[in-house]
Amino acid sequence: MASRSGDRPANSSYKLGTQKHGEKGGKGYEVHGIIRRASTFNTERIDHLYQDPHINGVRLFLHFGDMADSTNLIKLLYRIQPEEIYHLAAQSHVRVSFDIPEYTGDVTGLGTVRILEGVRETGLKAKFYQASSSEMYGKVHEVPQRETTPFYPRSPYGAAKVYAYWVTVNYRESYGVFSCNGILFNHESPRRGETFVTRKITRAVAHIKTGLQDKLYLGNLDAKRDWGYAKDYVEAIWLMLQRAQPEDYVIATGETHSVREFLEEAFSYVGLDWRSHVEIDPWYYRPAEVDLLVGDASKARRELNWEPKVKFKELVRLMVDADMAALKRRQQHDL
Ligand code: GDR
Repeated sequence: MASRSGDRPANSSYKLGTQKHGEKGGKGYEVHGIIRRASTFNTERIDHLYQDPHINGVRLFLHFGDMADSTNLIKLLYRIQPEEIYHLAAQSHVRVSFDIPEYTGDVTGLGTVRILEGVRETGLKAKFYQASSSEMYGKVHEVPQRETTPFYPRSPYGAAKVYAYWVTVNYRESYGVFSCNGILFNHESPRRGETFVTRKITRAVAHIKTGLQDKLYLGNLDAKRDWGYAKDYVEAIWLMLQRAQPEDYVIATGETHSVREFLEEAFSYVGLDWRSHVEIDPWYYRPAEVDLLVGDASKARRELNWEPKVKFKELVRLMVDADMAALKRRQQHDL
């Protein structure tokens, strides 16, 4: 969750982010995030934003909670009284959702209705954003995919997201909640989790270039994705909640590239040939694959005045640069 301060007195408006790794901020909000309890440290991606809450003027607060725990979610909604809710939390790994389908349905699907019920029960006037996904298009019915393209999910994750999409529409139509879906295509950055393919590749490039690793094991190299820059996409999410009426939007670059093209770009950027380092491990294949995704974001362009700034080549390079720099810092620190 999060709230705005600076231009307004603290506590006068709040924004709730349900994901601890948010890339939001910089707009004067007070942000309240929900964090799952773990016995290991799990805040690395937001450590640069976090400050001791005893310090004056702190604007980021973390609360223990879980998408499977509705009592806790309702309690937090009462306490924080958010004005905007950015619901990004999920079991978000598509391959892993085949291993833990029930848990994925609970957290990724039912998690959304738990928050929406909380909003309804508490009578909050909060605006609600649902992180819908291009994975809902799955075995695509048309190319490119837009807001009106029918869904055909190909994984427990995709199916859970379709459920969450529709309850978000239902609460808007049934109860007048300001709830909207951003149907985001893949969005990447140096903060991307290390098991998603882009970051797995750029991290391996840094390790291979430095001589710390020789092989990289991957699955399907033919899959094509519309990869954008997370920072651009966060702006689109924010714009959706600033509108007078809730609506659903596709957010994408309109370009599609294969995993193989990503490899080519990332390895050649540092003077390496990916063919000498990449091996296929069928474990990474999915029981059903999503072969091709490419989005048509013309509605967002028209109504939100939104345009992606970073395109494929620049995205790959900035991720490789960041992983090279991070590795260098780690090595200097270890010396
Ligand atoms: P995706 O992202 O499933 O599109 O969902 P991911 O990076 O996991 O896979 C993209 C494509 O790469 C292929 N692939 C591999 N993927 C992974 N993770 N690891 C590998 O070793 C590998 N080798 C090949 C995959 O088969 C796939 O085709 C992401 C997630 O962030 C979702 O939560 C989000 O909703 C969508 O993007 C939009």
